[in-house]
Amino acid sequence: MECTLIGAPLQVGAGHLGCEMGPSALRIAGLAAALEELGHRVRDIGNQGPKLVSAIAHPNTSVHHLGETVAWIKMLSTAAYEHSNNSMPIFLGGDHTISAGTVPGIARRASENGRPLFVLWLDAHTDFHTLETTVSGNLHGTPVAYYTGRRGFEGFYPALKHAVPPENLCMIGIRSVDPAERDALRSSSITVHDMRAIDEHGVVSVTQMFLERIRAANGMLHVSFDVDFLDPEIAPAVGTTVPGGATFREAHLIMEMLHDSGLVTSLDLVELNPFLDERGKTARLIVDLVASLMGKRVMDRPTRAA
Ligand code: NNH
Ligand code: MN
Ligand code: MN
Repeated sequence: MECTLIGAPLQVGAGHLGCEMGPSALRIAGLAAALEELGHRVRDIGNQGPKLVSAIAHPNTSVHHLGETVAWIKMLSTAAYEHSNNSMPIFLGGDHTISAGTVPGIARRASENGRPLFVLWLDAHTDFHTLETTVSGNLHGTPVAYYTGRRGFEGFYPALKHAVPPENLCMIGIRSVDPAERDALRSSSITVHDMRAIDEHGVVSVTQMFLERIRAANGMLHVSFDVDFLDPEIAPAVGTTVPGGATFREAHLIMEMLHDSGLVTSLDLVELNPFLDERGKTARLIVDLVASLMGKRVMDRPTRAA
């Protein structure tokens, strides 16, 4: 497969600085070489960024860096659209705000291909705030609300031409939800598997259920991987650690199942903050997980019927 690496060093959407170094850490940890070793062709187009940024104020005064965010998501949605034609774009964040650009760009590509877009959101958080409900004002807590077309972004963000229908969204790993997000999720058709669901049913059944739906609909699948999906013991390099996250094997198993499905067409790697890492261990783990997603396996397995 042809993979395009797109550096998106946006950091002001998170509460801590440092995600700006995320793309560098992923490169240094050997992302391109790991993909090439699996037989993929890799094109790294380097770090991207908007040229023009103008300040924008919002009535919710906790919201910060809105102008910068709007400029980034415009740039990234164009990049996502352009690089999803005959290649699999891999976005190297950067904080999770980048998904407010990458997902709409991929959604435009999917609609051009006449296929529905599905999103797998691997995260401790639901990122379902609007500009009106966010308390922290950190915009990495808002991308899902935006790209599913919730109200509360009008006049600030670019109007969405291709929103992702909430029923096409599946979240796994959730264990920190703010009250306003919880209220909004109650009346939404997003599938949310919190950590209790993983404890009770395991990652195989929840992942398989979603993959079956995508296969039946001939959909495209965008995977958005927030580092805080993982347990902080194995992945300390993130500003918003929440205890009780996915284990090493749970995460690899999801990646292996995603690979076997053949459905993944684009990927975000977000919230890696190398300033908080321990000798590169988180960056290396993320590269290893991407390798599993892209076909690395210990042993050959009998091919299962589709
Ligand atoms: N819900 C919180 C907020 O909006 C935390 C969001 N932080 C994340 N999301 N890391 O993935 O501020
Ligand atoms: Mn997130
Ligand atoms: Mn998170």
